[in-house]
Amino acid sequence: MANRDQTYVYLALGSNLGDRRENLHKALKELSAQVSIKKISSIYETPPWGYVDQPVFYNMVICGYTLLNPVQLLDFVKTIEHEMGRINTFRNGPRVIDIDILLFGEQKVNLENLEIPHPRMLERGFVLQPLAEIEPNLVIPGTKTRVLDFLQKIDQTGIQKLDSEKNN
Ligand code: PH2
Ligand code: MG
Ligand code: MG
Repeated sequence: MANRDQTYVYLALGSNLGDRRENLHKALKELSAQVSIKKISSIYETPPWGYVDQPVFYNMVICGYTLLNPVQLLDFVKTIEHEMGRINTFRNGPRVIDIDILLFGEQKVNLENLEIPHPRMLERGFVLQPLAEIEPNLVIPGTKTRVLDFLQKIDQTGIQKLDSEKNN
């Protein structure tokens, strides 16, 4: 049970450069310094969304508790991305690691560089499928709709849950 200073957060992770599985595992390890991770989805292989001419992604979602506030959490995940060698190329372009804040408790955040709930999460199969695996009945803050119901409304073509034993 979280104490009252902790907030549950949902984070989406993605990688489509280098050893994608290894990158996701490394990011989880780094995240655990500030996020007490409670739930981890499977890894999903997902077709690139937005800019299609790039390698397929590996995506996953986690839930955990943190003492950080949303801006501190954003700084923290950006530092991990940077330290893992992420280079900012172009919007929706390839990346070694991407860590996005989906939800921060029930809070709404509307800053220039940080919007929570993540503004595009409800349109994206590569977010909703892993999120539905760990939290199908979660009602998205600001809506009256469950994750599973959002998932059923969108295109999930090409998204494949990977066997956790496999090494690619
Ligand atoms: N991230 C993007 C753009 N497109 N496509 C997939 N399949 N997975 C991602 O994580 C992803 C994407 C921007 O962050
Ligand atoms: Mg992203
Ligand atoms: Mg991002």
